[in-house]
Parts: sequence; C-alpha cells; structure tokens
Amino acid sequence: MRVPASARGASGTVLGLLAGGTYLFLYAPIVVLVALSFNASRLSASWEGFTLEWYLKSATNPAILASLRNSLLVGLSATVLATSAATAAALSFHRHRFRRRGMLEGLITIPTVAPEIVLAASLLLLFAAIGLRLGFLTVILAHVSFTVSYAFVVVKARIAGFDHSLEEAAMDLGAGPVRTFFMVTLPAIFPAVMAAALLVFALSIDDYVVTSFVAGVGATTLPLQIYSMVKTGISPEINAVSTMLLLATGLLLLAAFLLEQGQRARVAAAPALFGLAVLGAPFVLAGVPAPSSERVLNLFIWSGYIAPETIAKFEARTGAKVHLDLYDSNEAVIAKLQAGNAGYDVVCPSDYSVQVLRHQNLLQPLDVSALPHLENLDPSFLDRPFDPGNRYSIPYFWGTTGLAYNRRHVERPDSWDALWDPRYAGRILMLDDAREVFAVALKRRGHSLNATDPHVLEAARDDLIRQKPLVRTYNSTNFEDVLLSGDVWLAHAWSGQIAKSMDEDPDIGYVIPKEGATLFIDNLVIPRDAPHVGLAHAFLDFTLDPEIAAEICRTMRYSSPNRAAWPLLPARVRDNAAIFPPPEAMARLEMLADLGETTVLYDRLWTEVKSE
Ligand code: N2P
Repeated sequence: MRVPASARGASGTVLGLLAGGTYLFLYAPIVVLVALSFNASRLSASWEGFTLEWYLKSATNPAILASLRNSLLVGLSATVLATSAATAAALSFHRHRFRRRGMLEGLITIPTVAPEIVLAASLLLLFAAIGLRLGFLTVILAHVSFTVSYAFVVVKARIAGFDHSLEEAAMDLGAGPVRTFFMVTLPAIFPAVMAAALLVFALSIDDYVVTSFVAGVGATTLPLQIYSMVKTGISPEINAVSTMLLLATGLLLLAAFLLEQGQRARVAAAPALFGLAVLGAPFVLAGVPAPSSERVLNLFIWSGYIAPETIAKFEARTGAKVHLDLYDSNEAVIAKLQAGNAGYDVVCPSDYSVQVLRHQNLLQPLDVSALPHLENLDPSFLDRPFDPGNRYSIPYFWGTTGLAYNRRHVERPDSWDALWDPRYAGRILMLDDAREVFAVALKRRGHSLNATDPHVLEAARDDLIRQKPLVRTYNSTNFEDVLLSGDVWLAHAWSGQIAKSMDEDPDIGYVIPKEGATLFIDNLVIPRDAPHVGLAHAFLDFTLDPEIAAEICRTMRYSSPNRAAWPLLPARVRDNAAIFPPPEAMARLEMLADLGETTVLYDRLWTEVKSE
C-alpha cells in the first residue's frame, strides 16, 4: 500500500521532534555545563559575559594540577597493564581451542556488566585482607581490574579475522616467536590494541566510584578532586575542569572508534610504540611517591577546621609535608578507619566517635612524653567519659550545634519550633547528620539527645518527616555560605562557621534554643595503623602550642579548649557568645554518646526521613 506523501511528511515531523527531544535530553546538561564554564559570573544562574578566567584559574590551581598528575599516572599505568593483559588473553583464546573456552571467555567479560559499587567494595575488602595500604598502587590495580574486560572485548572482536597462517609463514622463514609477534602479529592487530588502550585510558581517567573506595591518602585523582570541590559549592572552575575532562574523554573515544573502524594505523610504528609504552611504564610507576618513605603527615580532619597558613607553619617547623583530606561527618571517619589501611596519621573525630573507635581498637595510645604542651589544655575538657584519662585523644576544638538566623527575615528565635514554622517554608537548612538532626527533634520534645526508646525515636522521625517539606536542603559542609547567600533564613548549624560568617554579615545571629542543644568536643587521635606515629605526635603537640591554638581558633572560630591560648585571642573572638557561650546557655547543653546497638535504629529512621 502506498502511503500518501502528506502522511509521510507528518510522521517524519513527529519522528524528527522525538529524536530532537531525545538529543536535547541527552545533551542539554552538558551544553549548560560548557556554556557556564565561560560565564563571567560566579553564580551559575545569570550570564554576565564571556570569560576564560575559570580555565586560567583551574590551570594554576595546585590541587587540580596535582590531581591531574595523579590521574595521568594512574591512567597510563592502567592502560599499559590492562591492554597488555587483555591482548594476551584475546590472542590465546583466538589461537587455542580448549574445553570450557566459552565459559572462561564469559568470565572475563562479566565485570563490564557487574555493578561498579560491588566491584569497588570487594576490591577494598581484598586490599584490607592482604594488608595492602590504600594509595596509588591500589588505585592502579583496581583500574586494571575493571578495565581489562572492556579491553578484552575490543581486542577480541577485532582479531576475529586474524589469520594465523601469517605467523606460521613468518616462523617458517626463520623468525623466532618474539620476532614474529612484533613483526607480524602486533602490526596486524595494532588498531585493535590502540582502540582498547584508548578506551581503558578514558575509563580510568574519569572513574569516580571505584577510585573513591580504594584511593587512600595522596592518590586523589581528578574526579575525586572535582567531587571534593563540589562539596563546597559548584564553582565555575569546576565547570571549566569538567569541560576539559569531557573534551579529553570525547577525543579518546573518537580515536578508539576510528581505529576500530579499521582506519589504517601506522603499522610500521606499532612495535616501536608498544615498546615505548612498555618501557615507559616503570618510569611512570617509579614516579609514584612511596607513601611511607618521605616525611608526610596524612591529616584527615573536618572541613573548616584548619587554615592553610597553620599547615604551612607546621611544615616549616618540622620540614615535613602535610597531606590534607577533609570530611563532614563522623560516619565518614569511622567508615574509613574501619576499612583499615587508610594511611592517615591524625584524625579528628567527635567525642562519641572517639568512644566508637576506641571500642573497636582502631586507635593508638598516645605517648604523653611526646606531648610536652599538654598542660595548656583546660581541665574541663579532659578526662571525659568518651576517653577516660585521655589515653587516646586530645581535644582540638569544641563547639555547639545551634540555630543560626538572618535578622533581615527572622526575628530572634528562642525555640527549635522555628524550624517547623510554615512561615519559613523553603528557607530552612538542616545539617546532613543523623545524630544532630535527631538531637533537634528529641530536644524539642524534651528528651535527651541520647534517647534510645524506639517509641520516642519513631515519634522524632515522624516530626522530622513532617518538617521535611519546609527544608530547603540538608547540608553539613558549607551551610554558612548558604545562609550568607540569603537562600535560607534559618539554619541548624555548627557554631564556628556561623561565628565566622558574622564577620561578613552582621545580620547573622546564633542562638542555643531554650530546649537545649549539642555540645561537642572534637579530638585529635592517631589511628592504630598510622604510618608516621612520631610525626603525628609532633602535630598534636604543635596544636597545643598556645600561639598556634589561638591562631586556629581565630581563623576557624570554633572554640579552643586551650586555656593558655585564651588571653591571646582578640576581643571580638573572646567576647563572641556564639564561640564562648555564657554559663546559662552552657547549662542547656548535652553531649552525644555512643549508643551501641541503637545506632542501627538511628540509621534506619534517618534513612526513612531522607527517603520520604
Ligand atoms: C566542621 C564541623 C564541626 C564539627 N565543619 C562538629 N562536630
């Protein structure tokens, strides 16, 4: 039957629209990202003209450059190793017939469809089981393990038509196996090998999930760096770096595709290139810093807890380098230390988490003789139930979890009820922290923030679910910036960062609600498997020096437990009630404690709140 031309035209238009819509759906986010990377404005929302500033900034940002170097190192090593292994496997499957060949071939390719997160978790467990310290080597091994299957598929497909009689002919003419491989086999399959190599490199360079599990200290790759920058707000620099990463991966994939299409590769250059790659690998690997041979202090600490200038002072005093990683929840610390071999020398868990880590035997007893400045600490912060006698920890900062508000929009609140007030719908921020959020709901109903009664906890969960439509965002990272930006008017917040933002905007206020709130003491500890125990003690003692303790408090605005530092603080810090609350407010504070088994219940209820 003939279809009338008009009907063909109409269905063509519909199909065209559908196709257009699909491409728009696929590429719109990328177009936005690329466009904003050239936007002169810091805020993504409005276009303020074209600029290359973010490209220049990211090209000179030391953290980005270091992570780029790491990514290249890992990518090149994984490429050489995975491609060689995959090529060898593909050749032997092609050449030999043996029992269970199909099944064994299938086994090589399964990882291409296995969930990445499962692969990541199992690699982490394996490394912990064999006692391999997380770092460059583990990242390279992990990348080889998930890319080798892809490389195998590519090489195998391409060598299907490879004729072994050519190899036999070469051998008949007197070439040995090695010569035959480099003169005959490799040139013939070279496009496939190159395509596989490019694919491996592309997969490695942009992997986040697996890398985040197995990276440990000092092996931050570009995707990890981008993610950690995103945690402090999407800056245009990230857009620029992401655009460049996208371009690089796109070009690699295009090259791989062309090679696979049978575009003639430089056959003559094959052996030389391959040789170069093999020769280059040891140099690349040799460039990998051996984690424990240099004097490096691996510090894992809350974001907003130490200023770069303080780190520089420690480096100048000791001649060591500090490698700094940041986190925003106690759970992140506990998970890292439990996984083992993280490589950290000093970590800063809160009170109740010190208790958890101590019970799991993950901490190292402190050598008091290496801490001569210990006496500077105020006794009221010592010998607490979470670490009797301070055998494992010294207090670094203390603070409160209160209610921050913007005076331009909100009258001084005196109760946690404000966070349930419909007038502030969409203008409320809550910390993204299970224990802290439950503490609010519990205190508001007159309970202890360490309640364990399931009925009480379920009622708290219901309150939090009711509150959820009013909450703009859960954020433990840069909540003070969100408050400063005016996007939220009321924030459940940690004291120091709010005290700091008061300098920028005098309309920011902070209260400890009448129902009571959290008092936290965050402490420096040395993990049991820390590689640089001596340097770790040197760092602990450094923070006890009154000058340094005062500097840390002045720059970060969390409260200092170092009484010798108090007289050195400027009046605006000493007299800020958000940093050093008056006794009547202090009397309303309670500390979080480790709740043992009940932690599981908190986790479940918190998941219910978050997924509601
Ligand atoms: C720092 C958060 C303070 C830690 N970003 C609360 N224990």
